[in-house]
Amino acid sequence: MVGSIEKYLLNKIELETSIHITLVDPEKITCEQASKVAENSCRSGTTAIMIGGSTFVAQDHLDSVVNAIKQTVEIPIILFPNNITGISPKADAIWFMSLLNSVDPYFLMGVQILGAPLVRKLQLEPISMGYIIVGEGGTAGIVGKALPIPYNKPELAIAHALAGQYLGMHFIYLEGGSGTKSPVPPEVIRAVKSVIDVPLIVGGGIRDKTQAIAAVSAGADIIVTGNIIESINADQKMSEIINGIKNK
Ligand code: 1GP
Repeated sequence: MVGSIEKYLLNKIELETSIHITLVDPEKITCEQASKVAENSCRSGTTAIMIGGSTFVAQDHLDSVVNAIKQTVEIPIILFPNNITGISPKADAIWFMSLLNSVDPYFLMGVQILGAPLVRKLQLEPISMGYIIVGEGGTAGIVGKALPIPYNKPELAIAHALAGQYLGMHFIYLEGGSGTKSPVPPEVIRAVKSVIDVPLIVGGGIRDKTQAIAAVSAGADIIVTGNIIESINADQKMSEIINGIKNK
């Protein structure tokens, strides 16, 4: 079953070859800032807004951030939950994800079982995704109890991605870790993309147009940037990244 937000993403990928999604971390931002980021990102041509962080957030603040963004932009809001507390009623969809290289069954299937009835009750569109932590892995790797896949072991990334696809996941996400010094290398992206048929998402440490173009040229269908919104000249950098991947 493919819902309307997933169709929207797939259509955009088909039309534009590769797309950008802006990640907003509710832990780091006020509602006013979140609205501004969403508005500017939208103006720069981002395709959707993802909302989620790796550690702790008060649920009422998450709800307020989602609501604030919803009132500001019309592009879809997709939750990117790190736990059951990452679910919020006013979003359009949720990455219904399993951390494929976690050693903790909670992050593989436990939290999904706990969250599924709430996702249904709130009528959030679940978009099935296999999440794989590579490289340094960052906070997401620690919190999710992952065994991050080293960048020099692309065959392991391939095995995880294939397993996700064969289990029926609609998207595969290679996560280098938010703020990581080295984003996922093109060789790893290329290796994974060469074996999977579902869209590939890549994020973590993408800070400029050159890195973004390298990721999409290697086969990323979606790139996600988060931290960049906190940098100086954030709007300009975002526009350069988005224009860069559109015109590559
Ligand atoms: C989403 O973790 C990324 O996959 C976001 O990373 O904050 O480094 O852009 P940055």
